[in-house]
Amino acid sequence: MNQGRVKHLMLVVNFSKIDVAPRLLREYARYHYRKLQTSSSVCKSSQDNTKDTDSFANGSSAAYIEGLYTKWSKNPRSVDSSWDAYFSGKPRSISTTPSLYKKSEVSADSSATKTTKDAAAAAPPPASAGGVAPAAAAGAPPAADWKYIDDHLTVQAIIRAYQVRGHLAADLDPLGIVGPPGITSVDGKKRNAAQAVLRQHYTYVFNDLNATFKLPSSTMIGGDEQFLPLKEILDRLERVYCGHIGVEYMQITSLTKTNWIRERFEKPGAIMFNPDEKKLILERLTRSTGFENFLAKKFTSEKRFGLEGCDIMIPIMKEIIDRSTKLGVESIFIGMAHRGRLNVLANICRKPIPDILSQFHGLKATDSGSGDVKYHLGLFTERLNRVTNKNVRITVVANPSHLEYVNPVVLGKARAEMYQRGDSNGSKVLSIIIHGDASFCGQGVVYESMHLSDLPCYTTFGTIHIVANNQVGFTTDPRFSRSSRYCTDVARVVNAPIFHVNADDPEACIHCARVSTDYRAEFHKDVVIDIVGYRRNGHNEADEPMFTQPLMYQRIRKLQPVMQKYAEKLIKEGVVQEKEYKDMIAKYEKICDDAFIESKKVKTIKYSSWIDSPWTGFFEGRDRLKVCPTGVSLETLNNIGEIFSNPPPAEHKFEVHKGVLRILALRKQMVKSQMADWSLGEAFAIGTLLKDGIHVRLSGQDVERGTFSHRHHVFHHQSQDKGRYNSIEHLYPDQSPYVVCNSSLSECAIMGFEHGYSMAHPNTLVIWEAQFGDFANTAQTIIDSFIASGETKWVRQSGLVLLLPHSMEGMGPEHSSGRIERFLQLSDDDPDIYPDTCDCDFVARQLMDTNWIVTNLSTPANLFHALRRQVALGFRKPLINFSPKSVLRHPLARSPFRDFTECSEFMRIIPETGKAGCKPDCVEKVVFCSGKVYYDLVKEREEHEQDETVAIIRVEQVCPFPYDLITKQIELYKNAELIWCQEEHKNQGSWSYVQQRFDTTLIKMEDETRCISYHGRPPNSAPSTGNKVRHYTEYKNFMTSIFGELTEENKQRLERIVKEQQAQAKQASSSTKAKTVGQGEDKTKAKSSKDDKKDDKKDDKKDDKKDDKKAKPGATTAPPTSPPASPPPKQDNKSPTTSAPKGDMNPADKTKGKIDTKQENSKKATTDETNKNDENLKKPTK
Ligand SMILES: Cc1ncc(C[n+]2csc(CCOP(=O)(O)OP(=O)(O)O)c2C)c(N)n1
Repeated sequence: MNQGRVKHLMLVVNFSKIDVAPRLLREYARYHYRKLQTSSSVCKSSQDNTKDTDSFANGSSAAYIEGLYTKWSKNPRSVDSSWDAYFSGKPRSISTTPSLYKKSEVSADSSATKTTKDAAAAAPPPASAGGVAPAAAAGAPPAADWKYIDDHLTVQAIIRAYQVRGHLAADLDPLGIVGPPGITSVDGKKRNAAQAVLRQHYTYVFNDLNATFKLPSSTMIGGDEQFLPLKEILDRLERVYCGHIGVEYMQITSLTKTNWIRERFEKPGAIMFNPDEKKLILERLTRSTGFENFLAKKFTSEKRFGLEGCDIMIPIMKEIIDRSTKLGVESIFIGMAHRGRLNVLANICRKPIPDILSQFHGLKATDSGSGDVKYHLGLFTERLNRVTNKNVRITVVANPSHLEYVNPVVLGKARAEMYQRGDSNGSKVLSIIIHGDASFCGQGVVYESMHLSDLPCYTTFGTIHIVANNQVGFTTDPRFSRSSRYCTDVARVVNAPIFHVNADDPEACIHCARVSTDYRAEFHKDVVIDIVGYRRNGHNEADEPMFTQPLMYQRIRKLQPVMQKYAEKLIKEGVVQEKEYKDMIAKYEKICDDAFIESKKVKTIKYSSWIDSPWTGFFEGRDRLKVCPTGVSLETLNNIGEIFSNPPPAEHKFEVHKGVLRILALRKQMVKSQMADWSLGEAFAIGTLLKDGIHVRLSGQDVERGTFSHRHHVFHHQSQDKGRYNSIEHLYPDQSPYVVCNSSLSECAIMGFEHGYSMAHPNTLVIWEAQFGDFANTAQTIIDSFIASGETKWVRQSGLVLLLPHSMEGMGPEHSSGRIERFLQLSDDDPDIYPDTCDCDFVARQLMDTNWIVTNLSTPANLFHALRRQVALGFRKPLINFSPKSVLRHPLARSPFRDFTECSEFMRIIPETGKAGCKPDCVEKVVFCSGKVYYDLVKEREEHEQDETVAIIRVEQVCPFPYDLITKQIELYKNAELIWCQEEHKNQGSWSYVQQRFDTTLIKMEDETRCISYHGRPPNSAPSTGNKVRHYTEYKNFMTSIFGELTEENKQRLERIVKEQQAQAKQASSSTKAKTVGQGEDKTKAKSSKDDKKDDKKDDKKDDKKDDKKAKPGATTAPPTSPPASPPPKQDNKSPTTSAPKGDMNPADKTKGKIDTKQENSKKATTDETNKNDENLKKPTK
């Protein structure tokens, strides 16, 4: 017995303190307890006072054990026999009962046999629950059998421990800083798996390693062999799990997948490379390292974010691409940050090196845009893969500084490409995302994006994630940048296998690349390769890493590049000759040198040569300023309206919710009366685009039904699980596919995804809808870095539509504002320049020249035209529309079918069409506004009886500012005071944006006597109050600032109207009850049970109550005298937003008796919309 053994024991015992008590210790404790009980008298009488009777199991400290050992070495009997057994080196564990074990081949020597025998003699009897030896128990098998079973189970547990936790002891760090401790076993062999891996079985490992065991079916380490000595089992497990690859896969719940992975790692000979393959790896490493060396030599002071230390990433990516192409992949989308990006462009995409180098020369760009730094630029390339002789398209998606935010964009692009190629399982399109270790675990968007991996409408059928893990994030060590053990732990949530691999073992790395590619192809699921390397230089090449990582960099300085190490290995193996290797290096150096000379000849650069989404054929021969008409035929509208308002055809036997049937019946009624509400207007836009061959995708939280229960694009079978029906998918036999999909509860990843989707193909309309506009700010990076500036930085267009529900309805700070001001502030039109409005293409040019379009629409027809215009334009531009909430059901917010037909178009402003518009000279105040507040203004004006003196003009397209039309309006109302009214706070909404532009307009008009004044809520840091009283007071204040206080006559008149309305509402409610509402409902009713009838009654009661409420002042929908959407104090007036989730409660439509009046009003409101040419703006229709 030696000191080493004591140390070993100390380890065991200490370990027992920090982990669950090792089973062995428990066994010993029981054994001694029993011994003491059964022979207490003997013990007591023979007990030597000097004998330390503390048993093996009770030892608790290193000092104590050392003391015991000293005692024992003087007199072995002075300690408990268990300690004696231990210190004398008698193994206590696995017995080798000949009949039960295959004869140990390696334990032939006599000492080993003796040891085994001694061990068998010394070993305490196995534990049993009752403290009685199993052999003694009635009917139980003999103790030896129990031991046999126990030992086999232990070996199984050891195998499983390696499979589950072997990666914890893998040798992953090329720097050797974070490495397995390496424990020397009793056979003198160093093994990595220690307590962390083996836990309670750790002690067994160091005893008899020669016993042979039958391998369980849960491992493939045996290959064709069923029995192996424990020593061999351990060696094989060590090689597989604790070598240069840490296989983390046991979190996967599917047995098929875990078995598949086992086969690829455990099977003897699983990792094999022939000489040609090895040579190819070296060649690729030569390029990877050579490229960085070349840049370092030529551009010493330039930032390039080199890959040195993770050089193997290039051969890994090459392997993935080769192998995927062989498996049928035709198009690959890559997302990555700065690290090694130039290398990827040069060596993966084969972007001509002179083009890359010219980015270092500081050249002028000949095209418009502001460009980006060289390590953010995107790229598209189509080239022949030399290994597979197949064409492959590679896209490296342009990337902002914001790490990881490109991930969802890549996924969206890949998904869109799958749609275009009809690839239903990802066999033709592959997404690869490269991460940094610090950002992979630090950025929330990674988690959000990972969660898309298995969602039916978002999956790309497996992404291959590669982590360029250089074990440092800028200057921060992992222990300060993450709480998880690995930077990849986020991938565990989606059950992805994670292969950690030492970057300095090229063959291990390439093996992981192969397995990952095959895994993704086989299972269509995400997979992660964590390349554990280092960073040879600072964060960028000018940074001094020794400031913060001195010890790490002392090691790095001594480390040979992997290329050199691998070359030496291959030279030793005789795979390459030294000269061959030197030639490889020289050849690539020459390529780079020639490219450098070539790059010097380049005098200008073009941003457009770095585009990652070339829409081949879209722009060629196209007049970009020509806008196709957006109106459609009445016949089309009727067809879409008819289908959209019908339940699924009878043959589907689809049971629709009766509330939905009621909504359908009301839709039908609208179609009959040739009037469209918001939902129908939107459906017209989507349906007509589908008819025109445009693929439409609408995505966001709960969009299928619509947050406010107005949309109902997807019906759910009421008695069949997962039975769904979407009538918009069935409008025309040859229509394009329509995808409407509820998303995960993420804004950032989903918006990024949809942005990516929108860029893939110009003939697609992609719409993302926020639950409430306010929530879009969790996607601010996507908005700022991609949507607002993507075209300017990367010449990359997108026609993405964001629908941001917005309006101040007393719903509190976070359910009110979509933050119009932020979008307007990011708009890049110059507020001080009055554009050339005489240009005949002014409208289209203005749209083309701005970075996005911001609208706050007030009619369904305008929504229809705005959506269709997205595709009718000769270019693509993001559209940010602030959508209504209560106005979704506002009776005035309806458009007649003629506003959708051929002679209609998008209206940038909607001029006054009432009395004030007829006598512009008599108008005292002209109120410009946008969005929902228009309806409040109309109501207030009516209540104040100022219809002739106040004109209200809706600015539907806020950005780009409709200078031409605004100028005409100002001219028209030449005597009027100019007012901007908004319901948002002064520091929010459109005010800051429009004020400057109104001023510019007035300067241009040389009208020094007039200026625009603000009427709205005062400034506030919060978007809205949460207090209804304050909300209404604010509302009243700004309305009063425009219209003044109500006069006595006004008040009396209003009281009369309210009474009339209440009577009308009651009448309407009772007539609603009496009527049946549509064909579908009739059928359902025929079948309905008594319960249904009861439900109906309940609903009707609710409806009655609602109608009553609506009739009170403050209800939102009663036209035209209905009080504001903003409820007055003390009235518990549910806005449509709160009542919305009850899909069968459409407040606007419940007041059936009023429909005609509403239509009249609406007709009136829209009559002049069709006569909206410039002439008419001068002379309003009478
Ligand atoms: C969202 C975001 N936060 C901060 C930064 C600043 N930054 C640039 S690189 C970097 C370190 C990233 O570390 P890692 O992900 O490990 O990649 P590495 O640079 O080491 O390759 C940081 C913090 C950034 N670009 N993006």
